[in-house]
Amino acid sequence: MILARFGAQCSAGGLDLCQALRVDWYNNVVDEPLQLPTFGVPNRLAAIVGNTSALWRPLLSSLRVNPELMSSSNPVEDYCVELISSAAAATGTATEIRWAHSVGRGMVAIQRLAQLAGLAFLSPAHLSVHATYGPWIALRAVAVFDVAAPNMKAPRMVSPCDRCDEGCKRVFDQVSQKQYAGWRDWLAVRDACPHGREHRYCEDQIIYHYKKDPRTLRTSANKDDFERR
Ligand code: B12
Repeated sequence: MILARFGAQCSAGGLDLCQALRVDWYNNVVDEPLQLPTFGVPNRLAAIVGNTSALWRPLLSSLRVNPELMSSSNPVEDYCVELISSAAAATGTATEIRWAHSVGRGMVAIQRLAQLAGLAFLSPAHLSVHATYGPWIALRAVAVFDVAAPNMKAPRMVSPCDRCDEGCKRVFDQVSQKQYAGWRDWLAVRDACPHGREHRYCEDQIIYHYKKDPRTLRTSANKDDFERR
């Protein structure tokens, strides 16, 4: 019930991936600094939240009506924080959230967590690959709820990479060794994965996510507005 409501609210804002897990599945395999809070009880219920290309339109709509968000130095992160925090608050349950964008204290190994939850498999190119969307997903946060996880079985993910010979690892290694790897190099790593190609982000979404230039976002929001009229 908690997760259905939480997931639906996140999804309405474009964060359309939400997968339940038990906190101890993750805490048992990572070192202490990366561990999640437990409210003093190891088997708390948690949910990992992410998105596919579905984030783009709701994000642009929100940017158009919210000048503060538009002028933020990290609009996507701010948007996710606002949406996930209010979805968590609406559950009426005490919640602790760890953000994928945090580095240092409070950091979470979100790709490993995604695999343990059964959401996406960690590929040899260090990208999380979803069964339907391939690597065209982002991982945003994990919310820990102060309730006992129901009787859940840890999923065993089948690797989509085992019988794949498309060479993402080769591309990844080449790019990693370059002295000056540019965003198109990193994009080539993602494009090397054959899974979910039909769910590739649109050009504007790709350009923003790889270049992180707020001007791209402004142009996209205005263009999108124009196209809708
Ligand atoms: C720091 C970071 C980076 C660093 C990596 C440095 C490093 N040596 O780890 C840099 C800046 C290079 C980077 C690049 C990119 N990143 Co990054 N990154 C992160 C971040 C914030 C933390 C990673 C980390 O240190 N985890 C903690 C350690 C303890 O976890 P770990 O399981 O032990 O280690 C993992 C990573 O360290 C990574 N890794 C290890 N060594 C290397 C070396 C390189 C060169 C890269 C790229 C990754 C990498 O793989 C490990 C798992 O296999 C995560 C979010 C998160 N919280 O995890 C996003 C994240 C992993 N990145 C992401 C993305 C999209 C990218 C880029 C495509 C970004 C871009 N737009 O250019 C590129 C290219 C990635 C690729 N594989 O092609 C996404 C992945 C989504 C997906 N579908 O898998 C994440 C999950 C963020 C998100 N919001 O979704 N990233």
